[in-house]
Amino acid sequence: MFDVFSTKIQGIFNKLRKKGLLTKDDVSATMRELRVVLLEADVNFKVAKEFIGKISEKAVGAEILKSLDPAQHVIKIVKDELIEILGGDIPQVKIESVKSILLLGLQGCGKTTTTAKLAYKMVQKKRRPLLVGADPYRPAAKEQLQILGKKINVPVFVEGKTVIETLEGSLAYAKEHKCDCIIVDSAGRLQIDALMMNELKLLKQRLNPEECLLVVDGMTGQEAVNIASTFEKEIGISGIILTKLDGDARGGAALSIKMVTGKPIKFMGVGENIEQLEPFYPERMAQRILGMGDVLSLIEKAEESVNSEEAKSLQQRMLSQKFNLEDFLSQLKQIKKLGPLDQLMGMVPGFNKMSGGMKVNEKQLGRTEAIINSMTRLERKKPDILNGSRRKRIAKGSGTTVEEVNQLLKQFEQLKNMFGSLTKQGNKSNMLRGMSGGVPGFRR
Ligand SMILES: Nc1nc2c(ncn2[C@@H]2O[C@H](COP(=O)(O)OP(=O)(O)OP(=O)(O)O)[C@@H](O)[C@H]2O)c(=O)[nH]1
Ligand SMILES: [Mg+2]
Repeated sequence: MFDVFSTKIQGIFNKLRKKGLLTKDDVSATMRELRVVLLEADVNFKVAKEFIGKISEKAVGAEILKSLDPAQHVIKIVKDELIEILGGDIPQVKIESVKSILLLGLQGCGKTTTTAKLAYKMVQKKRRPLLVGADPYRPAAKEQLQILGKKINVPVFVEGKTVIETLEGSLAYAKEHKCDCIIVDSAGRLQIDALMMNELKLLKQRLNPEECLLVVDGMTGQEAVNIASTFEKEIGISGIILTKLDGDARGGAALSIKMVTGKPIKFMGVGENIEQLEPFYPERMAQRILGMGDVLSLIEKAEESVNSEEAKSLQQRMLSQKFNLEDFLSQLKQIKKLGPLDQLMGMVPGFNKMSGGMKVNEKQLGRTEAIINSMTRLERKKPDILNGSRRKRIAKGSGTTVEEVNQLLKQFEQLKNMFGSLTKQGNKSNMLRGMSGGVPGFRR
């Protein structure tokens, strides 16, 4: 996410760190570089100007330049200001208790997908949402919502000739079927027009939603910001959902939208799949951008995706010296469930592409899996029996080489030893630490 921007900003800081003491000129040069990076990321120029202005003012303070580690101070100032422009401390959408949500936005921005993603989050919290398709124009729109609803086992209401008819019907349906939240997906238009705005105003008036969320396509940069300004002015929104941030969105929209529209980003879409919607936390995002990681989101993701019973028993096996290649395979599968590796690695502190970091190798993870899959059950349980001819057979079966098989076995042995020493120290290992440390795809 925002890879180019993030890499460049980290590059500037790395240069700064190497300097030791800083002069006023050093700080000005850094500010100039920062400004260019912001503009290249398509940040609104007024926002960029204000951002640089505030940082410069704070960074040239005498006590900072004379401090022991001035670079660290400057980075801290940038981080704080970054948090501020990303929205500061914003109230999150209360997935546990919100009763009504209306989603708005232009055509193709991701409304319908996001409607289902929100419902999925609620289902995970044991709630009973109702999806409402307030799009009487496009027949395929209803069907799309119905398919998504079926996938997550959530009822969908699409009847009615006008949006108000649909809304009235859905309110009655929700009451009758004891649904505890209504999520309304509205029709998209190619561009903002009076008809659309009027219809949305009516919908909003009738529903009086707790959250009126505007969905905007993060790939469109400043255009997203303009759209958000118009919707805020015409209809009034409670927040923004920025989608498609998994693509090559440069970051400009995320970094300007709050300052320009006054409305915070509440969620971000990071993929087409149902679970790829993350709450937006300005502080965590600033940390990710600056390569400081986002451990909290990573842990939340792990808790959501990994079956906790399974995780517990795996952890026990790890610490009990019974850990075998079969367990290793299920560990790999759990990691894959968390999502694409490069998205995950951005959340790991200290992992940044500039410093070379660890090479995330999704392909290698797949090869590791193939190797273990080519073993018999007995071999997985007792890797000691893997002699030369067995290793050759496994390499052939998995389309890899004997060296790769050897390497995997060596790494597995190391991992097992690591767990052994953890147990001896009486240190209850943290599941995540164990998981990432021991997987070949995560190695240097
Ligand atoms: N990569 C990626 N694709 C997304 C994301 N959100 C939505 N999409 C894709 O964007 C396309 C349009 O999504 P929809 O949910 O149908 O958009 P919509 O706003 O409901 O469109 P209309 O109803 O026609 O206005 C689909 O192919 C989605 O899979 C996201 O966060 N990342
Ligand atoms: Mg739609």
